[in-house]
Amino acid sequence: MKNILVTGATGQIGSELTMFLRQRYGNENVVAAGHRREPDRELLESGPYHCIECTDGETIISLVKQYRIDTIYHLAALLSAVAEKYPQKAWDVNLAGLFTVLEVAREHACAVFTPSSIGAFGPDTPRDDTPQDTIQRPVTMYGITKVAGELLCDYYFRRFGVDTRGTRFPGLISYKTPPGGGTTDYAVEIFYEAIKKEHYTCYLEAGTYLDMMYMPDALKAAVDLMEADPGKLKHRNAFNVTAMSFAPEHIAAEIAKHIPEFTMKYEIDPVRQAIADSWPNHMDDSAAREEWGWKPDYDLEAMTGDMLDKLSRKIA
Ligand code: AKB
Repeated sequence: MKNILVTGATGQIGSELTMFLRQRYGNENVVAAGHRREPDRELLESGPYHCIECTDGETIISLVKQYRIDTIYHLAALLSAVAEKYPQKAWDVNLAGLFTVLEVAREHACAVFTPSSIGAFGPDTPRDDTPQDTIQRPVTMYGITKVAGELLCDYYFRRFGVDTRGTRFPGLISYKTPPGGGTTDYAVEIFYEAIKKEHYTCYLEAGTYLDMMYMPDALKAAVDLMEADPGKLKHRNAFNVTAMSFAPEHIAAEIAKHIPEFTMKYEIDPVRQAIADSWPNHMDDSAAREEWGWKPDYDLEAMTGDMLDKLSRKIA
Protein backbone atom coordinates (compact mmCIF):
# COMPACT_ATOMS: atom_id res chain seq x y z
CA MET A 1 0.00 0.00 0.00
CA LYS A 2 1.31 3.43 -0.93
CA ASN A 3 1.47 6.36 1.49
CA ILE A 4 1.50 9.55 -0.51
CA LEU A 5 2.17 13.23 0.20
CA VAL A 6 0.91 15.80 -2.33
CA THR A 7 2.39 19.30 -2.12
CA GLY A 8 0.55 22.11 -3.90
CA ALA A 9 -2.61 20.12 -3.11
CA THR A 10 -4.95 23.11 -3.40
CA GLY A 11 -3.68 24.19 -6.83
CA GLN A 12 -5.08 23.41 -10.28
CA ILE A 13 -3.46 19.96 -10.57
CA GLY A 14 -3.19 19.20 -6.86
CA SER A 15 -6.87 19.63 -6.00
CA GLU A 16 -7.82 16.98 -8.57
CA LEU A 17 -4.77 14.72 -8.27
CA THR A 18 -5.26 14.41 -4.49
CA MET A 19 -8.83 13.18 -4.94
CA PHE A 20 -7.79 10.89 -7.82
CA LEU A 21 -5.05 9.36 -5.63
CA ARG A 22 -7.43 9.02 -2.65
CA GLN A 23 -9.86 7.06 -4.80
CA ARG A 24 -7.05 4.81 -5.95
CA TYR A 25 -5.03 4.28 -2.76
CA GLY A 26 -7.51 5.12 0.03
CA ASN A 27 -8.38 8.46 1.64
CA GLU A 28 -6.20 8.04 4.72
CA ASN A 29 -3.15 7.12 2.62
CA VAL A 30 -2.98 10.39 0.70
CA VAL A 31 -1.89 13.44 2.69
CA ALA A 32 -2.69 16.80 1.10
CA ALA A 33 -0.32 19.71 1.80
CA GLY A 34 -1.47 23.13 0.64
CA HIS A 35 -0.29 26.66 1.21
CA ARG A 36 -1.95 29.79 -0.18
CA ARG A 37 -5.37 28.69 -1.36
CA GLU A 38 -8.02 27.45 1.06
CA PRO A 39 -8.71 23.76 0.48
CA ASP A 40 -12.23 22.96 -0.67
CA ARG A 41 -14.52 20.97 1.59
CA GLU A 42 -14.14 17.69 -0.28
CA LEU A 43 -10.33 17.82 -0.03
CA LEU A 44 -10.41 18.87 3.62
CA GLU A 45 -12.93 16.31 4.77
CA SER A 46 -11.92 13.27 2.75
CA GLY A 47 -8.43 12.79 4.24
CA PRO A 48 -5.48 14.38 6.06
CA TYR A 49 -4.72 18.02 5.20
CA HIS A 50 -1.82 20.25 6.36
CA CYS A 51 -0.83 23.80 5.53
CA ILE A 52 2.94 23.93 4.84
CA GLU A 53 5.74 25.94 3.21
CA CYS A 54 7.31 23.71 0.57
CA THR A 55 10.77 25.03 1.52
CA ASP A 56 10.29 23.98 5.15
CA GLY A 57 12.18 20.68 5.27
CA GLU A 58 11.51 20.07 8.97
CA THR A 59 7.74 20.14 8.51
CA ILE A 60 7.94 17.91 5.43
CA ILE A 61 10.12 15.43 7.34
CA SER A 62 7.65 15.36 10.23
CA LEU A 63 4.78 14.61 7.81
CA VAL A 64 6.84 11.91 6.10
CA LYS A 65 7.52 10.29 9.47
CA GLN A 66 3.99 10.72 10.85
CA TYR A 67 2.30 9.17 7.80
CA ARG A 68 5.14 6.82 6.76
CA ILE A 69 5.21 8.49 3.34
CA ASP A 70 6.90 6.57 0.50
CA THR A 71 5.87 8.72 -2.49
CA ILE A 72 5.75 12.50 -2.89
CA TYR A 73 3.89 14.24 -5.71
CA HIS A 74 5.59 17.62 -5.54
CA LEU A 75 3.34 20.10 -7.35
CA ALA A 76 3.93 23.36 -5.45
CA ALA A 77 5.18 25.92 -8.00
CA LEU A 78 4.66 29.40 -9.43
CA LEU A 79 3.45 29.43 -13.07
CA SER A 80 5.09 31.26 -15.96
CA ALA A 81 3.44 34.71 -16.02
CA VAL A 82 3.51 35.18 -12.25
CA ALA A 83 7.13 33.95 -12.17
CA GLU A 84 8.06 36.77 -14.59
CA LYS A 85 6.54 39.20 -12.09
CA TYR A 86 8.26 37.69 -9.05
CA PRO A 87 11.45 36.00 -10.32
CA GLN A 88 13.10 35.61 -6.92
CA LYS A 89 10.00 34.08 -5.39
CA ALA A 90 9.76 31.74 -8.38
CA TRP A 91 13.35 30.64 -7.78
CA ASP A 92 12.60 30.01 -4.09
CA VAL A 93 9.33 28.15 -4.54
CA ASN A 94 10.14 26.25 -7.74
CA LEU A 95 13.77 25.34 -7.06
CA ALA A 96 14.43 25.63 -3.34
CA GLY A 97 11.11 23.83 -2.77
CA LEU A 98 12.10 20.99 -5.10
CA PHE A 99 15.57 20.77 -3.59
CA THR A 100 14.02 20.49 -0.10
CA VAL A 101 11.67 17.71 -1.24
CA LEU A 102 14.48 15.81 -2.98
CA GLU A 103 16.63 15.95 0.16
CA VAL A 104 13.74 14.62 2.27
CA ALA A 105 13.19 11.91 -0.35
CA ARG A 106 16.86 10.95 -0.26
CA GLU A 107 16.93 10.69 3.52
CA HIS A 108 13.60 8.88 3.84
CA ALA A 109 13.61 6.69 0.71
CA CYS A 110 10.63 8.30 -1.03
CA ALA A 111 9.83 8.29 -4.75
CA VAL A 112 9.18 11.76 -6.22
CA PHE A 113 6.96 12.92 -9.08
CA THR A 114 7.55 16.52 -10.24
CA PRO A 115 5.96 18.14 -13.26
CA SER A 116 8.14 20.04 -15.68
CA SER A 117 6.53 22.00 -18.51
CA ILE A 118 6.60 23.09 -22.15
CA GLY A 119 8.11 26.17 -20.47
CA ALA A 120 11.38 24.24 -20.15
CA PHE A 121 11.94 24.94 -23.88
CA GLY A 122 13.01 28.20 -25.45
CA PRO A 123 13.14 30.05 -28.77
CA ASP A 124 16.11 27.96 -30.03
CA THR A 125 14.19 24.70 -29.53
CA PRO A 126 12.61 23.15 -32.67
CA ARG A 127 9.01 24.37 -32.49
CA ASP A 128 7.26 21.56 -34.33
CA ASP A 129 7.41 17.95 -33.17
CA THR A 130 9.79 19.14 -30.47
CA PRO A 131 11.98 16.12 -29.70
CA GLN A 132 12.25 14.58 -26.23
CA ASP A 133 15.97 15.34 -26.14
CA THR A 134 16.76 18.69 -27.70
CA ILE A 135 18.15 22.15 -27.05
CA GLN A 136 16.66 23.79 -23.94
CA ARG A 137 17.52 27.47 -23.52
CA PRO A 138 14.36 28.97 -21.94
CA VAL A 139 14.16 32.75 -21.68
CA THR A 140 11.76 32.92 -18.73
CA MET A 141 12.40 32.50 -15.00
CA TYR A 142 9.76 29.76 -14.97
CA GLY A 143 11.62 27.90 -17.72
CA ILE A 144 14.95 28.31 -15.99
CA THR A 145 13.53 26.76 -12.81
CA LYS A 146 11.94 23.95 -14.82
CA VAL A 147 15.15 23.01 -16.68
CA ALA A 148 17.15 23.19 -13.45
CA GLY A 149 14.46 21.07 -11.77
CA GLU A 150 14.66 18.42 -14.51
CA LEU A 151 18.45 18.27 -14.11
CA LEU A 152 18.20 18.17 -10.31
CA CYS A 153 15.80 15.22 -10.47
CA ASP A 154 18.13 13.38 -12.88
CA TYR A 155 21.01 14.12 -10.52
CA TYR A 156 19.21 12.75 -7.44
CA PHE A 157 18.38 9.59 -9.37
CA ARG A 158 21.89 9.01 -10.71
CA ARG A 159 23.81 10.10 -7.63
CA PHE A 160 21.57 8.89 -4.79
CA GLY A 161 19.17 6.43 -6.42
CA VAL A 162 16.07 8.50 -5.57
CA ASP A 163 13.18 7.24 -7.74
CA THR A 164 12.44 10.56 -9.46
CA ARG A 165 9.98 10.76 -12.36
CA GLY A 166 8.26 13.60 -14.20
CA THR A 167 6.39 14.88 -17.24
CA ARG A 168 6.67 18.06 -19.29
CA PHE A 169 3.05 19.13 -19.05
CA PRO A 170 1.46 21.40 -21.66
CA GLY A 171 -1.30 23.88 -20.76
CA LEU A 172 -3.82 22.06 -18.58
CA ILE A 173 -7.54 22.62 -19.04
CA SER A 174 -9.85 21.90 -16.10
CA TYR A 175 -13.08 23.07 -14.48
CA LYS A 176 -12.50 22.33 -10.79
CA THR A 177 -9.76 24.75 -9.70
CA PRO A 178 -8.65 27.57 -12.00
CA PRO A 179 -4.93 27.90 -12.79
CA GLY A 180 -3.23 31.00 -11.44
CA GLY A 181 -0.72 33.04 -13.38
CA GLY A 182 0.08 30.81 -16.35
CA THR A 183 0.47 31.69 -20.03
CA THR A 184 -1.91 28.94 -21.16
CA ASP A 185 -4.67 30.04 -18.72
CA TYR A 186 -6.65 31.57 -21.61
CA ALA A 187 -7.71 28.07 -22.63
CA VAL A 188 -9.50 27.73 -19.27
CA GLU A 189 -10.79 31.32 -18.94
CA ILE A 190 -12.41 31.11 -22.37
CA PHE A 191 -14.84 28.45 -21.09
CA TYR A 192 -15.92 30.49 -18.04
CA GLU A 193 -16.50 33.58 -20.19
CA ALA A 194 -18.23 31.64 -22.97
CA ILE A 195 -20.75 30.24 -20.50
CA LYS A 196 -21.24 33.46 -18.52
CA LYS A 197 -20.98 36.15 -21.23
CA GLU A 198 -20.86 34.39 -24.61
CA HIS A 199 -17.77 36.49 -25.29
CA TYR A 200 -14.05 36.28 -24.52
CA THR A 201 -11.19 38.75 -24.92
CA CYS A 202 -8.07 36.71 -25.61
CA TYR A 203 -4.62 37.93 -24.53
CA LEU A 204 -2.75 35.74 -27.06
CA GLU A 205 -2.69 36.41 -30.80
CA ALA A 206 -4.52 34.28 -33.34
CA GLY A 207 -2.12 31.68 -34.70
CA THR A 208 -0.35 31.12 -31.36
CA TYR A 209 -0.18 27.33 -31.28
CA LEU A 210 0.50 25.64 -27.93
CA ASP A 211 0.25 22.09 -26.64
CA MET A 212 -2.70 21.46 -24.30
CA MET A 213 -4.24 18.63 -22.28
CA TYR A 214 -7.50 18.00 -20.41
CA MET A 215 -7.03 17.36 -16.68
CA PRO A 216 -8.22 13.71 -16.64
CA ASP A 217 -5.38 12.88 -19.03
CA ALA A 218 -2.87 14.78 -16.87
CA LEU A 219 -3.91 12.81 -13.77
CA LYS A 220 -3.62 9.57 -15.71
CA ALA A 221 -0.16 10.57 -16.98
CA ALA A 222 1.19 11.34 -13.49
CA VAL A 223 -0.08 8.13 -11.93
CA ASP A 224 0.75 5.86 -14.89
CA LEU A 225 4.31 7.17 -14.94
CA MET A 226 4.73 6.59 -11.20
CA GLU A 227 3.39 3.06 -11.59
CA ALA A 228 5.47 2.27 -14.68
CA ASP A 229 8.06 -0.50 -14.65
CA PRO A 230 11.32 1.36 -13.80
CA GLY A 231 13.28 -1.06 -16.00
CA LYS A 232 11.54 0.38 -19.08
CA LEU A 233 12.21 4.05 -18.30
CA LYS A 234 15.11 5.50 -20.24
CA HIS A 235 14.25 9.13 -19.52
CA ARG A 236 12.56 9.11 -16.08
CA ASN A 237 12.26 12.87 -15.62
CA ALA A 238 10.62 15.31 -17.93
CA PHE A 239 8.79 13.16 -20.48
CA ASN A 240 7.15 15.22 -23.24
CA VAL A 241 3.38 14.55 -23.00
CA THR A 242 0.67 16.22 -25.03
CA ALA A 243 -2.91 15.59 -26.09
CA MET A 244 -3.67 18.37 -28.60
CA SER A 245 -2.16 21.51 -30.10
CA PHE A 246 -4.28 24.49 -31.07
CA ALA A 247 -4.34 28.27 -31.41
CA PRO A 248 -6.99 30.54 -29.79
CA GLU A 249 -9.19 30.67 -32.91
CA HIS A 250 -9.47 26.87 -32.98
CA ILE A 251 -10.77 26.50 -29.42
CA ALA A 252 -13.11 29.47 -30.02
CA ALA A 253 -14.51 27.75 -33.13
CA GLU A 254 -14.99 24.50 -31.20
CA ILE A 255 -16.86 26.33 -28.40
CA ALA A 256 -19.02 28.11 -30.99
CA LYS A 257 -20.26 24.70 -32.18
CA HIS A 258 -21.96 24.40 -28.76
CA ILE A 259 -22.67 28.12 -28.12
CA PRO A 260 -23.39 29.64 -31.57
CA GLU A 261 -23.61 33.21 -30.13
CA PHE A 262 -20.04 32.98 -28.79
CA THR A 263 -17.62 35.66 -30.05
CA MET A 264 -13.96 36.39 -29.32
CA LYS A 265 -11.78 39.45 -29.75
CA TYR A 266 -8.07 39.94 -29.10
CA GLU A 267 -6.25 42.32 -26.72
CA ILE A 268 -2.68 41.12 -26.63
CA ASP A 269 -0.73 40.96 -23.38
CA PRO A 270 2.88 41.45 -24.56
CA VAL A 271 4.39 39.58 -21.59
CA ARG A 272 2.34 36.41 -22.04
CA GLN A 273 2.56 36.64 -25.85
CA ALA A 274 6.39 36.74 -25.63
CA ILE A 275 6.36 33.73 -23.32
CA ALA A 276 4.04 31.76 -25.62
CA ASP A 277 6.16 32.70 -28.65
CA SER A 278 9.20 31.16 -26.97
CA TRP A 279 7.44 27.80 -26.42
CA PRO A 280 6.94 24.92 -28.88
CA ASN A 281 3.90 24.61 -31.13
CA HIS A 282 3.70 20.88 -30.67
CA MET A 283 5.88 18.37 -28.80
CA ASP A 284 6.76 14.87 -29.92
CA ASP A 285 5.72 12.61 -27.03
CA SER A 286 6.76 9.29 -28.56
CA ALA A 287 9.26 8.55 -25.75
CA ALA A 288 6.41 8.59 -23.20
CA ARG A 289 4.28 6.42 -25.51
CA GLU A 290 7.08 3.89 -25.97
CA GLU A 291 8.52 3.78 -22.44
CA TRP A 292 5.34 3.72 -20.33
CA GLY A 293 2.39 3.52 -22.70
CA TRP A 294 1.21 7.14 -22.61
CA LYS A 295 -1.93 7.76 -24.69
CA PRO A 296 -4.38 10.63 -24.11
CA ASP A 297 -8.15 10.07 -24.12
CA TYR A 298 -9.28 13.60 -24.97
CA ASP A 299 -8.76 15.62 -28.16
CA LEU A 300 -10.01 19.20 -28.69
CA GLU A 301 -13.53 18.10 -29.60
CA ALA A 302 -13.99 15.64 -26.71
CA MET A 303 -12.42 18.00 -24.18
CA THR A 304 -14.58 20.98 -25.26
CA GLY A 305 -17.85 19.01 -25.00
CA ASP A 306 -16.98 17.65 -21.55
CA MET A 307 -15.64 20.99 -20.25
CA LEU A 308 -18.77 22.89 -21.31
CA ASP A 309 -21.03 20.27 -19.81
CA LYS A 310 -19.22 20.04 -16.45
CA LEU A 311 -18.53 23.76 -16.12
CA SER A 312 -22.11 24.76 -16.99
CA ARG A 313 -23.36 22.48 -14.23
CA LYS A 314 -20.79 23.88 -11.78
CA ILE A 315 -21.66 27.51 -12.61
CA ALA A 316 -25.40 26.79 -12.47
C1 AKB B 1 1.88 28.03 -17.69
O1 AKB B 1 1.24 28.51 -18.62
O2 AKB B 1 2.73 28.64 -17.04
C2 AKB B 1 1.67 26.56 -17.37
C3 AKB B 1 2.61 25.70 -18.11
C4 AKB B 1 2.43 25.44 -19.54
O3 AKB B 1 3.54 25.20 -17.54
N1 AKB B 1 0.31 26.21 -17.64
